Amino acid sequence: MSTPGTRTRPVRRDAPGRSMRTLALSATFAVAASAGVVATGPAAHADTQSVRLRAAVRGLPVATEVRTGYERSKFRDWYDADDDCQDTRDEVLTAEALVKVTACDVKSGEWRSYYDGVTTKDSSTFDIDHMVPLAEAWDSGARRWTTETRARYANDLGDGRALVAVSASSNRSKGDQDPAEWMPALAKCRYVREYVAVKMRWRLSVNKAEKTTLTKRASTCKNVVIKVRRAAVELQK
Ligand SMILES: [Ca+2]
Ligand SMILES: [Ca+2]
Repeated sequence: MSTPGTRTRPVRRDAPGRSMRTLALSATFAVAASAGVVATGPAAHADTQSVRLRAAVRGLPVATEVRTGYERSKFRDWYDADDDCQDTRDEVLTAEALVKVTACDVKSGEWRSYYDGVTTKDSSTFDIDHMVPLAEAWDSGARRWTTETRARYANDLGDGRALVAVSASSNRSKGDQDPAEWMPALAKCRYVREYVAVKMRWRLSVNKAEKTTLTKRASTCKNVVIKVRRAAVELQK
């Protein structure tokens, strides 16, 4: 269940343990690689998918995007879903800190912004970025969601890729742009993988330019297996 506020966030993809897991997965499912789509084991959730990057990009539905009706207030601000005193921002700062942090309101610690390599000990210089920006999500499907689904999307702690602590300057340069319009200075392949994973998780579409850019980029990146657990999405009646 994709309960927002789950404190045990998935291991970050740049953590050493993660690359080993990814390698193991790649080997296990190498036979299925030609099809791109990788079968999930019997213990896997029906809503969990493992797909190689290029197949994942091919699978993203293309649709015209519609900004009409978008307002930031259509998505809820940070809240404390599990009532442990940390709101979503503080949860992400805690999960991504390079040193142990314990405060309710996380002010100091140590973080590295993977978009640009900037590091800080002062959390006020970092933003929590929605991997797929709220306006972009609206355009590509979230406009049809219930208010409750949009609140969960904006506070998604169920997948460590959905929210990322990055330098405020990189977050502001990104704004609400998609990968056809903006790419980070560093770690472009990681960015593409995580962006695609979040679009899949929330069943969001892409526009044509976005599909073209993602396809080109993915062709230059390792064709790794992306594992995604789909979020529950409820549409407005
Ligand atoms: Ca909390
Ligand atoms: Ca787009």
